[in-house]
Amino acid sequence: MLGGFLLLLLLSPEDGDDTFNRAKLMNIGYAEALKEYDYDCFVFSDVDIIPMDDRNPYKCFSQPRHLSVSMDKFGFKLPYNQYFGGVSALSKEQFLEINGFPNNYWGWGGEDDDIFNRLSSRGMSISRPDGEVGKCRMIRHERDKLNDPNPQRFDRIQRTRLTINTDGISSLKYKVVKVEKDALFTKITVDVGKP
Ligand code: NGS
Repeated sequence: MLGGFLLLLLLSPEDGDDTFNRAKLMNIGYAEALKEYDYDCFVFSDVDIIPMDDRNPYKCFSQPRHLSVSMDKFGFKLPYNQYFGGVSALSKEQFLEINGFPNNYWGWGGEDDDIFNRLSSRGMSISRPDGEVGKCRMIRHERDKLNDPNPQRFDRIQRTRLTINTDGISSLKYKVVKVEKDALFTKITVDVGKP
């Protein structure tokens, strides 16, 4: 985006002993970043994903961008056409058009599918690099604790069109626990609340 400022948000599981909420963490990253500067492009990346090809630009496009299109763990291909997990880039305008991301997907799964539904229900399409340029690796790790599969996820992704206007950046609530400023990054620890 010409003349714009881009922010890379790296998401990692919370400290503490409550259930993980990936999409809410992304909303919080967006909100916290805007307290620092009026960014107009946001790249949301799981902390364990490393791009393998430097021709895969971490920037915003005229349509929402999915960057992690060929991951090693899926044999370097998309697991399914609507897959929008891993790393994505949205302009501020695109993000606001879908009222941000859902806040109520607690535990593993479905929140990325909800985001895909949000984008398509607002008439947007997904922009992607080709499978060669979009290669990336996931750092091997054990399954995060307190991130069990969310049994409600299948119901929730059927209802995106009913929840998009009321659940999102417009209804986001959280507490900042700690802000640590490093020369190259800022680490923000937050309390996402409970299901
Ligand atoms: C789908 C999940 C997505 C998830 C994707 C890949 O089934 O949230 O698998 O998962 N959707 C639902 O459960 C509804 S992965 O192989 O990376 O663990 O991103």
